[in-house]
Amino acid sequence: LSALPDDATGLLAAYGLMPRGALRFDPGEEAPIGPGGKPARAVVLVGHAGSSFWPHFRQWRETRPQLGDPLDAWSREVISAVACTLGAAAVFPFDRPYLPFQQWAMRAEGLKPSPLGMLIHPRYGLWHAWRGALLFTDEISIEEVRNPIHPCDDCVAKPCLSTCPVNAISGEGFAVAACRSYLESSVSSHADSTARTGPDCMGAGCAARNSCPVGAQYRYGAEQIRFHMRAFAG
Ligand code: B12
Ligand code: SF4
Ligand code: SF4
Repeated sequence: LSALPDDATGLLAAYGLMPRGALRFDPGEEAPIGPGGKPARAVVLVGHAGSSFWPHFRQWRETRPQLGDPLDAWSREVISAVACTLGAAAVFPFDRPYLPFQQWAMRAEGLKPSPLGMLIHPRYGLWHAWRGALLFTDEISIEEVRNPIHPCDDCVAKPCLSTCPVNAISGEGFAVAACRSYLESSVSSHADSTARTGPDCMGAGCAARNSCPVGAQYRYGAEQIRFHMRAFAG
């Protein structure tokens, strides 16, 4: 048995990150390449809940030149360092070809999708994401996944389905183009705030996501919300 996940927890906590479940690849399953160039046997997902990583990232960013996506650069730097200490290989959700982070998360933590497309967590709601993952070729200790509550099953009002001003969220996939054009028009009308009708998604975050009552105490801070919305709007 290797040293994980206890060691990983402390190392990641130094950056406001945490292990977000783990899984063993099934025999015959196409596994990504792990340390030493061999197919990985297990993966530990790395992520955050709420704004836990934001102060660490914010401080790091002040000392670095702004090249490319700074959050991706930070994630690569800090998770690669942790991987190196643990003898793991680091992989990232933003690297192509995209690795199936959401499928891994469904297996590792038993999460299910919300009508927004994002996976919802019973405690953190929609306010969590993954910044990377650690691949291992050794045997690691993995806790059995208990079937968590899926909050959307008990949500009668489903406000996330009725708050988007352009109905980009209908429960049948996310209408990216409609959302993006709303965000663009709200940016261009920003100088004249009287011209804007509907929610200020660019400034205050996705109205549909904000309307979800689950994990409201983990909602990102204003600065972090604007950062993610700008990154998404391009
Ligand atoms: C491409 C991509 C997008 C694209 C298209 C999504 C799509 N149609 O597939 C766009 C640009 C639209 C997008 C948008 C957003 N995304 Co995105 N995206 C990805 C990315 C990089 C790759 C998805 C993929 O193709 N995976 C490869 C396949 C093989 O993996 P998979 O697990 O089988 O794929 C699942 C997803 O594709 C999912 N899916 C299908 N349609 C949609 C639509 C949306 C909006 C989402 C979130 C997922 C989703 O269903 C698949 C089966 O489970 C993933 C990271 C990753 N590597 O998975 C993040 C990811 C899915 N995105 C994420 C997020 C947070 C967002 C945004 C909220 C960004 C933001 N502003 O903060 C927005 C949503 C905007 C909004 N209004 O809320 C998170 C989701 C976290 C969660 N709790 O589930 C991920 C996991 C990244 C991360 N770092 O954690 N995204
Ligand atoms: S508002 Fe209700 S249905 Fe929508 S994501 Fe939140 S819990 Fe799920
Ligand atoms: S960001 Fe605004 S326009 Fe886009 S899906 Fe969310 S509520 Fe709709």
